[in-house]
Amino acid sequence: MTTVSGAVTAPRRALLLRRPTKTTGAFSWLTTIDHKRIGIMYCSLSLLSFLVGGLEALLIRLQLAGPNGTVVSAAQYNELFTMHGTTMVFLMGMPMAVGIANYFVPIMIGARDVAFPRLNAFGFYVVAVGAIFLYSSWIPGINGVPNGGWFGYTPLTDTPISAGFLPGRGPDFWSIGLIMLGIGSTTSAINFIVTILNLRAPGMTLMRMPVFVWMMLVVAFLTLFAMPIITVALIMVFFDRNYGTLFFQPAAGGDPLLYQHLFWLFGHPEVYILILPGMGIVSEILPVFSRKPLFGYAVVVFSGIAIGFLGWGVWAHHMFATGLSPVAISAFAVSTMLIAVPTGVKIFNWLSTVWRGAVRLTTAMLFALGFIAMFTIGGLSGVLHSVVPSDTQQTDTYFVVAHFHYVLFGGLMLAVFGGFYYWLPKVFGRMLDERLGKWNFWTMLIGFNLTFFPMHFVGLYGMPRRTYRYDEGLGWDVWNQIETVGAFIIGVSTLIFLANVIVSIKFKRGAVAGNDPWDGRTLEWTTASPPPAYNFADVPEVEARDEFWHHKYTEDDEGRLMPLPSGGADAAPAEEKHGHGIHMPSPSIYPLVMALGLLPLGYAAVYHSFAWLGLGVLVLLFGMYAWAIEPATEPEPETVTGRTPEPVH
Ligand code: HEM
Ligand SMILES: [Cu+2]
Repeated sequence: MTTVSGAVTAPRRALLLRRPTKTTGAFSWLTTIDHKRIGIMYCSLSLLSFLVGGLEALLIRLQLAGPNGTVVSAAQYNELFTMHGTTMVFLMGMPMAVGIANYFVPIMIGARDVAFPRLNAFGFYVVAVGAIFLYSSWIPGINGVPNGGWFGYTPLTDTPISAGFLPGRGPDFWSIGLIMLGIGSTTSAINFIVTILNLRAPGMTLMRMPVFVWMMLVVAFLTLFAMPIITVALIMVFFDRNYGTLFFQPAAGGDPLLYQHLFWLFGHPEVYILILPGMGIVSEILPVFSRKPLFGYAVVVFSGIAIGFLGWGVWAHHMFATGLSPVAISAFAVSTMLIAVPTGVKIFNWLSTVWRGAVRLTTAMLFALGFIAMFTIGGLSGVLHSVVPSDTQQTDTYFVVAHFHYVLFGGLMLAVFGGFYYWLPKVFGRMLDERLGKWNFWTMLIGFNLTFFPMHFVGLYGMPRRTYRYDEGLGWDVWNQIETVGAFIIGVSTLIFLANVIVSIKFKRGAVAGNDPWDGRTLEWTTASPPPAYNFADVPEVEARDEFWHHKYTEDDEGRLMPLPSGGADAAPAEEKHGHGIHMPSPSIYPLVMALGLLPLGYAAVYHSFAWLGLGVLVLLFGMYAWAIEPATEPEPETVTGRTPEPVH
């Protein structure tokens, strides 16, 4: 498309069709299409969401600290747990995995960027816009904070506002907001799939890919197939509420259970979308800090794929109490028990990796080990749910709340913190402080267990979830008190983490990381910290799994590790060269512009407003059109006079 003539005529192009060239400064963050910076923005948004969702959780815990709590009203409580769950799943969990993967997947497969860099930026901004849209419902006067729970069951949510069971526009903001977020995650999923399948460095066969990359590939497929299902369900809810379509209204022959089927057909794969990245992260950390290859690499990969497939066949275990037929229920009970097998296999693989390894108990390693322990507890209580009679007792009690926090907090969050301690030195070039890190880990682990373990007990004693107050003397008081104390310890632990990041990275107190601070195994440790924009001066040629490790070590006759004389990160050439002649795609403002168009469209849907609609369509079409016709790259000054710029994408 862009050829020599494009380069020559460049100076005369209209301003709007010139691609920005600056890659530093505040404005450059809005136009960047560098997968690493987009990854940083995703993770920052997710961390912010974790803080906001965490504050909501603390309010919930304050309200429930003792019987007859008066901190918030019943209506506010509904908003708090709905927004907490929605935030943690859609604004924290998914973007966090996408962010870490955005940064590291291309580097780990030896690529210079993702396949569609502008689409990548678009995906991020859609998620950011979706977050702004959802949280704008809290602006006074809008009266639209989502309040129907994170799975928004009908007919609670789809009854029209005039006759509605729920006050306000909560379900409208919720359904439109989630549709937006779905657009964002679908684009990133497509990007990951194409990138992983097409942009691997020479020699990086599928079975040489790091497990984290594998897990993100599975997650991308799950996302691609799961998001359309919930999008359909959300559109039906929105139409029921606003245009009288009656899909889920029982009085008119609609079927509220159909909504549950649709939601959980999305919702269970979603659980794996949240947890597989965590499994991938610890599969990177454990071998490095055990100085052993991952035990049973192929088995870990295939069990991840198996989980991806089986995850589609278990959704009705969320609906055991709805009166499905015994045959249906038995089938889903069996499939749910079955999915525990590949999960258990993974746990044994991780343990065998650590077994007899030269273990270094760094903070990253502690978090990874914490992940195994806590995730196992969550997995076990999950298997209890697969037993129908016991699930019938446990459903909608705090036992379930305990279970999914062990999986999501104990699983995903602990892995993410481990991932931060492991990878932030690569991202920012500074080590995090290990002493603060240990405080971070132990307070997190203790606070987490104080908060969530007693929920098993109060759940079995009958405390329902989503209850804003409870009477004295039911045997729940002490446990609830402990849970609230635990929640605040988690809060303190999070502050320790933030302090660590600020002191070590922002104030540069952390030791300089160098290319390879952990004696790593995978390609990201061969390049500079932080990596140059083009990741590798020379695209690596891959000859083995754990490629970098094999450059550094070999085995002697008795199978002992032997360092190779010329190995090591310092021998890596990456940062010595200056990357002349490597053309990265130029920045672009239009992904942001296009995403911004979705914001007015959201309000147009909620308020049935043609003014908002016109504005949204205008911005969206303008962004789309300019995106389509702007040149593939802005020629750099030197290339205008001399060489032809290569179109990179
Ligand atoms: C920061 C520490 C956290 C605390 C103290 C906490 C506390 C709670 C509590 C007490 C509830 C139950 C509210 C109720 O049923 O009335 C809840 C619900 C929930 N939490 Fe958390 N949570 C935390 C972190 C997380 C994380 C990290 C995730 C996911 C990644 C998460 C996902 C959810 C979901 C999906 C719900 C269900 C909301 C609903 O019922 O609609 N939470 N949380
Ligand atoms: Cu499930």
